[in-house]
Amino acid sequence: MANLILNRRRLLGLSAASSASLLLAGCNQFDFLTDRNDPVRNFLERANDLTYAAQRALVGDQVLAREYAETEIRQGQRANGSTDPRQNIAEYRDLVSGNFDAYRLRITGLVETEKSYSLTELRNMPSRSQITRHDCVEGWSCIAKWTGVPLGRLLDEAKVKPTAKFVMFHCYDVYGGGLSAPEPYYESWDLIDAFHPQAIAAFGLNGQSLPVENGAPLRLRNERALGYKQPKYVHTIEVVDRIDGFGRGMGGYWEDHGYDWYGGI
Ligand SMILES: Nc1nc2c(c(=O)[nH]1)N[C@H]1C(S)=C(S)[C@@H](COP(=O)(O)O)O[C@H]1N2
Ligand SMILES: [Mo]
Repeated sequence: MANLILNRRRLLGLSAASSASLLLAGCNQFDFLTDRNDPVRNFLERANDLTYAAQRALVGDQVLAREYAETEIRQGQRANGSTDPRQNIAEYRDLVSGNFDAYRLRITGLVETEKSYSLTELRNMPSRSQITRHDCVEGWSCIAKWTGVPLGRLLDEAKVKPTAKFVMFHCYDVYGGGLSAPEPYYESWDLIDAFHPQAIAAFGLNGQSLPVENGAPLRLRNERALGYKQPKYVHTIEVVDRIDGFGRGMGGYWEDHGYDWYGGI
């Protein structure tokens, strides 16, 4: 099971093929595809949900992403997306010039006790290091060593309420501005991914403090998901029961712009 590598495209292909043959077996005409309310059409439109359910069923909750050896780190972590929020976010600029002394990671929302941690407090908690491969949808990968506090531990300290289903990450950086309203980068995971053993709030990269270009002072790692599911510059982790009340409602900045929410590798 640990060696199971799921190829997403293949999985989707298989499920599309099997639903197609099911339909052929049952009906001779395809009129139902033009009917908005037809359950089969709704099913076909829900490829995201299908991927999510199938991956959850096949991969299991706690299967680890592959970890690599130090010798497999061949280059620094490439910087992508926002790489310097100092340029347009005054609050972030001040944090960097104050060496992140004023930084606090807040845990809010559906928790018994809201929490706030300084970087020093986070660094003094039990941490985990993992050498993993980051895959960006744009088609590049980097192997890097990430160090941070298990997210599950932070959530346990705050005590997640029974109605909680997701964690929402809020970041300092924004996209747009100019003519359109600025859209803050945000991202969300379900609680299964949040409590996964490799889910960490990372403050270290390749043995150094996380640099600004890779999300200083803190970014999240979800090693079973694509690059855009790894939010940088995180200031708040909000525990929620639904994700459609944020941004444009799809669960993350890139999801709002067309990417799949689950984003599994
Ligand atoms: N806050 C924030 N997080 C982000 C992004 C971003 O632009 N802003 N880009 C995402 C994308 S698409 C990728 S591939 C990775 C890039 O992380 P890196 O700069 O450490 O390589 O961060 C992700 N998280
Ligand atoms: Mo990416």
